Amino acid sequence: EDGYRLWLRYDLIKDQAKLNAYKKTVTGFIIDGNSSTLAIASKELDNGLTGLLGSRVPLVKSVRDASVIIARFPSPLLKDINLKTDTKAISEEGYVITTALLNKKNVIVIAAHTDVGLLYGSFHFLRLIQSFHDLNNIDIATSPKIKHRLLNHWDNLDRTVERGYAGFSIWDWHKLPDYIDPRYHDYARANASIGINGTVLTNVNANAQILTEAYLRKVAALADMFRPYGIKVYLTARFSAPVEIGNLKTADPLDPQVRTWWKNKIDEIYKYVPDFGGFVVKANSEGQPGPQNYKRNHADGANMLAEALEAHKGIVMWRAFVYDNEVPEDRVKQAYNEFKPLDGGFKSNVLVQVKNGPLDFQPREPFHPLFGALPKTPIMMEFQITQEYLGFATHLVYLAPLFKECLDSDTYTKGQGSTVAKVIDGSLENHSLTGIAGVANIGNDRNWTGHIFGQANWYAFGRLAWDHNLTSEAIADEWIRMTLTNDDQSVKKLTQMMIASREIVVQYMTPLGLHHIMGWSHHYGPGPWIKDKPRADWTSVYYHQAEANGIGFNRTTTGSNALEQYAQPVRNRFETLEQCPENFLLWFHHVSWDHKMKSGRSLWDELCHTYYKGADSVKWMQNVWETVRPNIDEERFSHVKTFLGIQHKEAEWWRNSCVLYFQSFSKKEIPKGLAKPEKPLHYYESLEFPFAPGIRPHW
Ligand code: BDP
Repeated sequence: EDGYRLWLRYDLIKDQAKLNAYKKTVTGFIIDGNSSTLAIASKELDNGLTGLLGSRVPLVKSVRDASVIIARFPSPLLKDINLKTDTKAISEEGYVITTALLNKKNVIVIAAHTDVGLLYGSFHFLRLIQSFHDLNNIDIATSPKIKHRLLNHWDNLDRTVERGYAGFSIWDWHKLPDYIDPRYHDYARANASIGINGTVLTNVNANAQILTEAYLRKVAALADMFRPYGIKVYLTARFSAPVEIGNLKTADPLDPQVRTWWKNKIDEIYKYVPDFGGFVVKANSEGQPGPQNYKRNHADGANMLAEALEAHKGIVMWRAFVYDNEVPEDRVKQAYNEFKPLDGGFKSNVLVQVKNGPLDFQPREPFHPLFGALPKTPIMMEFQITQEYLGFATHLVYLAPLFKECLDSDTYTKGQGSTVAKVIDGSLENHSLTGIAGVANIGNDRNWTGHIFGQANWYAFGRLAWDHNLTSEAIADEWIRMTLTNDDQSVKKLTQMMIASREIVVQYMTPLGLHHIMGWSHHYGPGPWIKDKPRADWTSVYYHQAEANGIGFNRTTTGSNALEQYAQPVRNRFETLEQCPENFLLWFHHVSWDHKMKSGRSLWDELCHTYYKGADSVKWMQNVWETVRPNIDEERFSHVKTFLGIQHKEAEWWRNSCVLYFQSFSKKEIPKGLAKPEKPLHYYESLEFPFAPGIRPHW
């Protein structure tokens, strides 16, 4: 029980009544057709059903012997079945799972237009049993709301993983292409089970070597292996590759030689990987090369690549995470300022990939003002699944509520109801090219994600990428039942704990709209005192602006006016101190320490209370975990218990550091009833972490 099996465990159902009921309903399955994808579905059903039901559920040859029929429309196997669903409403990757009558016999039908649709349907069918659904009256018809549902691996070719906390990269470049690690299959199974259909193999801080022949052969081996699972392979393109590996003098996107180089390179990639998905590009950001080095803009750069990819149906995902030294303005404004004027200037196979918030994956950020601001450009979402700013892999933080908070935000760019989700799924502006990416938290640790509960974030990302209307609770419920326990009481308690965990981390790290106050370079632990670095916007003092009178970043008209980038009435709501939600207060306002909060407390008192509440709530999480002990295996129980212990220690560390540091400005007492930190501020300031993963020369 080391967590390797993720949510695809298929252990024998312990509830005897449920087991008997399933055994009666599921006696044999038939699959119409023959393909490597269907072979995977068949194997999964065989293993899964046999494991869950404790006796072999055979793959049968005749429909008469089958209780589960898996077939593409309009298969002859389906001809005597009156399907309730309009098959036209089901997209290429969608599927139907329904009960039906065949020759007066009850059967379950899994039907789709494609083999991949059938594979997705098969995983969903297994999930129904894993999570104890009643199979008697199922009528599911589902299609993904977003077309490109991708993991972004920030994996380097030397197998280190940027901001990766679960070991090294799972891509073993040295042994590829000849050795296909069985783990790749399990990775693909897990992704297919939640509908993820693409993987970007390499870090956004790209290495041009990946585009050389030797590496392309390795990429091709992975692509061949992933193809039957419905997963396409993508790479990151280093903008200066024509200079670095092509011997050109320039990478100017308007230079004919550069354009020819990329065209030839892309044609070559397609020789190795005929269904190559395309490129993610980080350009002119944090020192990465880009079109601006040649006085060109993002559209010039993206379109050059898009033109060469177009012939092969490839796409460009051009990142909007840009900021640089030359721009003295509030960093959160730069992406909007650079991209807004380019709307309408991108080729039709370009998506602009935007992080959920305008700064950088903080525990809480308002939604990025670019959502809804580029009506003519497909905008894709970038979430961070790896917990760079949320406690690395040792903190239990369930991210679905964070993802949902952003997706459900109303941008008002086309009036009320213009949610971020509608921007992303294309429905707001009628875009058919749509996408969502999650920066993966996967490494070669046995349990994949470092923390068992990190698996829930991979899972939740995939489920929401498929259907952003799912609730965080429903996804947690599924994941707990499949991964940990089907005991109803335990499921309820763990769901509550998971849902609360995101707010808890905000409380003990960055309450009331604080942001970017973490440790320098590695981003481990608190560092509100960070100052005097090569760039002001790599420091903490730049963001919290604490001083004798108050704290917070003024982004209203009297400050950086970043708020002007939001549509009304969003802008007004944030702009007016009375209306601004308190969880964004210090993001948008510089506020006096005595400012009266809704609770009646002063800002200072509220800040302290929130930090203490956050740290205390981790104790509550520890208690919840103890109560489910009888229903969890010993190995995973103690893994999570140990990590919760670390989380508690670190939550107190965050609390103590921040409260003491901010106190040095407010000069106010820690409110009565809250125990004073044991150690003085300079102790926390002096801590060093040479062992922290992800140390970088800067930022
Ligand atoms: C920041 C990370 C940095 C990434 C960057 C990005 O600290 O390592 O390269 O995001 O998204 O949050 O490009």
